[in-house]
Amino acid sequence: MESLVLRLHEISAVKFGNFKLKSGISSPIYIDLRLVISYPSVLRQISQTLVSSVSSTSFDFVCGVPYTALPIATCVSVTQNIPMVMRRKEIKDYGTSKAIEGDFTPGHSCLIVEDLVTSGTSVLETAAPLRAAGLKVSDAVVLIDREQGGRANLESNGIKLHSIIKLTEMVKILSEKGKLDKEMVRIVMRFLEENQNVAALTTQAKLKKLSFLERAKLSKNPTGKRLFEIMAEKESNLCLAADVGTTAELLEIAEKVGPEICLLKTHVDILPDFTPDFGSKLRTIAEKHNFLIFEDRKFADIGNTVTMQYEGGIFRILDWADIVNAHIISGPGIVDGLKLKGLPRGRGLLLLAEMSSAVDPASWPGAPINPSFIHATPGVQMVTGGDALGQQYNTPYSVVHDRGSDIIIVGRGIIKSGNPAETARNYRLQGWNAYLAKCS
Ligand code: 5BU
Repeated sequence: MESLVLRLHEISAVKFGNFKLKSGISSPIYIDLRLVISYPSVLRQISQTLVSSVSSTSFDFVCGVPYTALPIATCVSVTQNIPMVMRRKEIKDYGTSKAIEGDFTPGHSCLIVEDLVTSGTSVLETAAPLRAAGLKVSDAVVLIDREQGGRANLESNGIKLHSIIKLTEMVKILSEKGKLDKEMVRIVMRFLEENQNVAALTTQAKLKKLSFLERAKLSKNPTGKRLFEIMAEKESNLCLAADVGTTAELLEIAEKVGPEICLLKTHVDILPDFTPDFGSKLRTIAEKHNFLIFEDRKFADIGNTVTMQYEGGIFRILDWADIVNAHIISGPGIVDGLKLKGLPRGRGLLLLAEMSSAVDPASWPGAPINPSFIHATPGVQMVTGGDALGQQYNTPYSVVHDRGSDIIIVGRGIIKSGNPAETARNYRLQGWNAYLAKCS
């Protein structure tokens, strides 16, 4: 370890002085492991050290966090004969549009390789698409731990961090070997102590407090962006689950409740009098009152089948629904299939994390780590409880404020009330106040 630390210092991968970090704060220590690729012996030493720290567990794949850790992961893959997968930072709009490249089978385990962990956010950003693609992620190995909350942050997301060396230990080694004077050691140690956990806290707090308008700016999906803008404009994070008996009733309630909602959710297959002009009639009302349409279709088949179910059949959902949703049980193909048809039309897709009728509170997904993702939650009423068939209800405040959801989806709470427009207004205010409380 000592020899590696000295080599890193020698090649200026660890520098001391006064540096401005990405976060804006000044730091007396700066680490840049990007340049190790120009020193094959250092790269080899790093990959060997990383592997030896996780030798007791076996993994089916390795994946480096882009970009600095990509060559390190490649080195681990080649020397240990472990297949590699790669996460794309930018997803292509053409070709296969995959977030994870490589040949893998869902259900296999994947070790994340990273050069430096501060708050753990970049490891989580790589873990999320790996998990969405069906790979199991339970471990990450990192060369340097800056000890700024990364370990705890990852642990709360089910990832065990194996770090080779802590930054404070590196400073001690360099000081013992006479590479740093006493004053610099004092400054660096004090800086590290004062900044412990700061990064993790600020990242999470910042994400939690971003307004819908700020998130609209971060969103690349046109529907996601539009939805955030509508929410900000109408001061509404309310979605109506319009589960009524006929098309006429649905259009009527959309007209009545339209001013209060950002989103209207349909189950088009429950309408006995559906006609092909349903979509355009609903879209006219949606445009008038400025809300989006979400068909709660819950696709659950292979990619090729869902493309046909989405575009064709009697309902032609792609033509009129801004957003659809899908179960993740069928693996990444379902997202690829829906994206193939939906993305060129700027449509949005929600993935089902769990169902409100089968919720294990301990597994509640919490706020999404990517601020351009939208988290919507059904099973909302003014009072907690349930229905006779297993539905479980939570209040707008607990769903938005306590559990970090963006949108509340309310059905019978509004539809079965004497005055749906007025009740919807109350739900809108409750949902919006909970959002304001969360951001403040
Ligand atoms: P309710 O009347 O507020 O219980 O209606 C809830 C709506 O949300 C209804 O259309 C369900 O099909 C839908 N829903 C749900 O309740 N739970 C879920 O996990 C999902 C959708 Br996904």
